[in-house]
Amino acid sequence: MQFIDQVKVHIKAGDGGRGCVSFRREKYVPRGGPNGGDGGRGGHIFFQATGDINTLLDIKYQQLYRAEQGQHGMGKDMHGRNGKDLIIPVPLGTLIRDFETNEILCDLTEERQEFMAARGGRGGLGNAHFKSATRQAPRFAQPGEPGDEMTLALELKLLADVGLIGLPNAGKSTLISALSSARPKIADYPFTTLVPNLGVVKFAEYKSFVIADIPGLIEGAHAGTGLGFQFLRHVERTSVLLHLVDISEMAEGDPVDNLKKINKELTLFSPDLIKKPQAVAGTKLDIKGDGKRLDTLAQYCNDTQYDFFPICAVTGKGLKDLLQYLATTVEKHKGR
Ligand SMILES: Nc1nc2c(ncn2[C@@H]2O[C@H](COP(=O)(O)OP(=O)(O)OP(=O)(O)O)[C@@H](O)[C@H]2O)c(=O)[nH]1
Ligand SMILES: [Mg+2]
Repeated sequence: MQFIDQVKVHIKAGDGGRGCVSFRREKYVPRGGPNGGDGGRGGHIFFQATGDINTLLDIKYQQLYRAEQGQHGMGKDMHGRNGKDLIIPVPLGTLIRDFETNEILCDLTEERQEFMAARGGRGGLGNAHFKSATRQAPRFAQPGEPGDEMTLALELKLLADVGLIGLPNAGKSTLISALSSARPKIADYPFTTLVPNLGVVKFAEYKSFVIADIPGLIEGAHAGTGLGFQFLRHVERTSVLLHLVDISEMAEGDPVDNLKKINKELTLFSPDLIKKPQAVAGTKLDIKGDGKRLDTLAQYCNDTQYDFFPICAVTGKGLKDLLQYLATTVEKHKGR
């Protein structure tokens, strides 16, 4: 399925129905008074968060949403029916902004959380309301008020606790497959992963937590190189970043340089992101060769006080300690 995480949408709530001008007309009742009913209210437009969908794709295909109009008032004091409200389902983690001002209007993070984005117009009053001692036959009624209309920008930021970052081919997708039931594509070429994946990890006495696997980053990502860092917004809400560095004999470049390069890109993307707790995992331990790359990285992490985990996602080596660390860090962060 296509993954869409940014869309523009135009919404128009229903207009209110017109009030009615009408007079009582019955046999033997000369000059019956006004009896025009009120118009109904126009339908509102709501956005509602649901875990059932995970992309904004549907909205991309329907960029205009309208709610129903209120029915016009009728004679014999009959009120027009209200327009039906329109509820637009969006994935959890959808941020709604005003397209013009960019102001954040709402952040839908909880299941079934709703946001009324456009209010339906009030129905007009019928002429029955305007009768007074001096005006016994009002020949006018109110028009309905127009419903709100606006353009919004919707942005999806996945709600994950742990974000996996690293160069392409570092083993991010392999790790998420080993820890959760997510099954992203894995292959020995860079940029196998083109869209973010989420995996739910269940761990011992802790509650489950969610890991996000995002496409690989490379030097110059901030300037759009590779896939750029369009996907980094999906790790903006995580509690901890796990930085994967390939320490196998097949890996290219110095492991410490590789680590620093990505962290530089993170700083350029957002100073907040780099302030998050970050741990480093040296991956592909099973093919570490003479182990020099592993030692260099371990030494650097020790000097700079990064928590360091040598792992092999294929054999499962080191995963227990890593999980323990991730679970406790996530828990600690959530408690704050
Ligand atoms: N021997 C060995 N190979 C591994 C290990 N982890 C990953 N690999 C291999 O490394 C290659 C890249 O792994 P992926 O998990 O696709 O890497 P990625 O970081 O998701 O890559 P992109 O999606 O391209 O950014 C694949 O051929 C994997 O089979 C490991 O622990 N041991
Ligand atoms: Mg991948």
